[in-house]
Amino acid sequence: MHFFLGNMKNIFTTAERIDIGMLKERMKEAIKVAQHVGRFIKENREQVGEVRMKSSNTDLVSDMDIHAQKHIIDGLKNHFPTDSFWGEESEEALEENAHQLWVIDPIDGTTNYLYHLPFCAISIAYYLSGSPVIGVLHAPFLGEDFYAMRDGGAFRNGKQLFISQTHRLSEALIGTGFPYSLELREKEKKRYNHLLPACLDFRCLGSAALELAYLAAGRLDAFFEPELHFYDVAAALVLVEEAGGVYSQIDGAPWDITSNTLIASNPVLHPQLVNILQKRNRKNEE
Ligand code: 2AM
Ligand code: CA
Repeated sequence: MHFFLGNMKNIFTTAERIDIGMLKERMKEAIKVAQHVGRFIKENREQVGEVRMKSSNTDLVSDMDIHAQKHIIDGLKNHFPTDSFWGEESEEALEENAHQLWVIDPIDGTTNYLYHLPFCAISIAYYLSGSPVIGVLHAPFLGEDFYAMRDGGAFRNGKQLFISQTHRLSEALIGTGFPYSLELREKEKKRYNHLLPACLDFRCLGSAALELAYLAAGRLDAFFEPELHFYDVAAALVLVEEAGGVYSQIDGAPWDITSNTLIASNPVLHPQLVNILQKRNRKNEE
């Protein structure tokens, strides 16, 4: 998998006039195609095909991921032929300066899917001039559709979502995930050591996209992960924002398409999380 990062950072700043009608149309089609492909991957879980390792022997991909991605892209291309498309399993480079770009993670939580655990989701994001403006997640084994459009609110199966109002870290249930890289697991373990005694508890559901959707729905109070990519979370971040949440990289710096760490929560918990997760980097701290 390759993606070209070239000028993507620069085009992230543009907030042009948004045509609500064209966004609504795209969100509707994205929900439709996600449900359609969701039914397919649910009904055909016994025929996942070959399972291969990607970046490491803990990072798995199946023929089903590739098949699902093709279905999603073909389905959307039919309706929006002039838009650009990129998926987690794409071999092509991410199109530089694409103005209207779909970003697809065909199965977020592939390991769960292969282990018959229900926490996985089809994730479809739509970027306008480098900024994610539509997020659609379909969780086929949970019967849940999450969707949001910039300035239009976030929803689950028709019901509006709001982020939790938990303001104390000691009362916060925090979703997280561990790096696939064994070396990085070793390096990052201090972050978990610092945070676990300070919060209510951790939940590690195996799909960053779904955990962020749960955050938007108030089912978790915060989320952080030290190693993930924009395509894992792009769609879900629209949900988080529209539900009243904020997000950044682990060190508090603004998140963008090149980031590979994430903290998300309500605005009161966020600085507390940045502070405690940064302890790992302070001198003389164990
Ligand atoms: P995936 O299922 O598409 O691989 C699990 O920790 C969550 O983080 C999943 O959503 C997983 O997506 C995502 N993730 C992406 N890159 C990762 C990495 N390098 N290490 C661990 N998780 C990663
Ligand atoms: Ca993913």
